[in-house]
Amino acid sequence: MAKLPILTAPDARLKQRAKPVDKVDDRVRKLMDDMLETMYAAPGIGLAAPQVGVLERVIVIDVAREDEEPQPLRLANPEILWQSEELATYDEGCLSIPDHYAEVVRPKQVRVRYLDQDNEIRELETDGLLATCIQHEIDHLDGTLFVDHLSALKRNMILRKLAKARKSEQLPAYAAVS
Ligand code: GNR
Ligand code: NI
Repeated sequence: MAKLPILTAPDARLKQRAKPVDKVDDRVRKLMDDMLETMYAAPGIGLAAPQVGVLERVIVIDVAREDEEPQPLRLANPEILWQSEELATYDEGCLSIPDHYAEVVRPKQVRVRYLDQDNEIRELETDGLLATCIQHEIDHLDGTLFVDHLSALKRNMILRKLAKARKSEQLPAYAAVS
């Protein structure tokens, strides 16, 4: 397994639409495993392939708490088959928008079809944090970030702060004061 570098906004690759995989073969399985290692190390509860610069429709998720057994999920070509009318609000974060959080409203429950790590078609109906996380990750496959669900005012505030934080990280410590 290998830990991969995570891209952060405003990287153009985070705005692209990712391509479906033909099948889940050894190459895609290795990508899934490398993504899980990267996600656990971050740490995060989900990761989409475009966040590591791979424009393919592959996501990994584990929403188990630290005191629970790990529950890694590997999904290729995930599609939302159904979403509830009822909505839920979560305070979301994103490894590609480090240190910023905002409340995002999404359907509370979803039914998803995907290919698992053995290239088998599977369906999953879920709610709560897992439903939110799956939607957040599928958004990444379509070039959408959680800030795209916010008002332009809130979105630009976060993106400007991110650019500013990045800029000050690039300066030598003595220059970051003023
Ligand atoms: O680690 C993550 N936490 C999180 C919290 C609330 C809603 C979504 C997420 S996903 C995020 C990891 C990430 O950026 N995945 O793309
Ligand atoms: Ni994210």
